[in-house]
Amino acid sequence: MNVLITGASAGFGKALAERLVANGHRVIGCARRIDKLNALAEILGENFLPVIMDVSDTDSIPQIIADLPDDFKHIDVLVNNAGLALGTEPAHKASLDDWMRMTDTNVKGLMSLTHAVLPAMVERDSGYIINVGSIAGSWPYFGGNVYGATKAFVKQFSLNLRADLVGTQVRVTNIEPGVVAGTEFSNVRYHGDDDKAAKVYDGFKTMTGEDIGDILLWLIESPAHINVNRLEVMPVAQTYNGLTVAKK
Ligand code: NDP
Ligand code: 8X3
Repeated sequence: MNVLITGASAGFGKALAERLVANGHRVIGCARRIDKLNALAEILGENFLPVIMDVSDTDSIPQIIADLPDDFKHIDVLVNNAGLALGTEPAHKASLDDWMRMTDTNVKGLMSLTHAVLPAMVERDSGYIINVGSIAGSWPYFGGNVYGATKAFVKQFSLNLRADLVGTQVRVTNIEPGVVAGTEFSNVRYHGDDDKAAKVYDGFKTMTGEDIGDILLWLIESPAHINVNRLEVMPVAQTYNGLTVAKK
């Protein structure tokens, strides 16, 4: 299969690219840091095509897709994985710039890729869109404000896509992971403060990017007549937030 992954330079996207190529699939690996993608291509070989892409530059997306080389033009699976959280401040202290960047990437970027790739899937009556949501799209938590809201969009957009695709063989899944360590997610969220980022994972066993790579691979290789609508997954150490009460 040909699989286009946004955010293939690190974390889940990189872990998935490694697994897909090992299993004989071809990967179009997209991200902004072309040096990271090129380094991965050195290891993975000709079945990994590095493509520079900023998903938040939405006007650029259709041309990038149109310019893919012939061997990679036919996209069987789109994994909308590129995304980020910025900040953990409560809404009244948060940066508006951070809010806009999360929305541009997690929402507008994901919409633009989907819009560019979906018509050909419907035309062929075959294809699969996997959106990387988050538990933050369902469970509110302190400081989750716009990040959680973008992932709630991703969840509902995924469900609505599948509703529109009734009668076609095109599949859609929203995967909703909880805490995953070992990716760049928290370093980005804390604006490069690695000590703060590392503390998030102190004292419990988290999931890893490799765990999520394994789950994504399983979804992609699952039988074509099965549609996993939503897949929420947490480390055993994590569970739902209790409702907060502010005592005097
Ligand atoms: P990482 O920060 O390790 O990886 C994020 C990837 O997205 C990188 O490859 C980065 O590449 C890419 N990216 C970010 N912004 C853009 C952009 N504007 N255009 C193109 N690519 C971009 O994070 P994770 O692997 O942990 O997270 C991947 C996804 O999973 C995200 O959507 C995140 O919200 C979600 N998630 C993460 C969880 C976690 O705990 N880690 C849990 C639940 C969901 P580059 O910088 O080179 O562009
Ligand atoms: C990332 C998981 O719990 O930090 O989406 O929101 S969490």
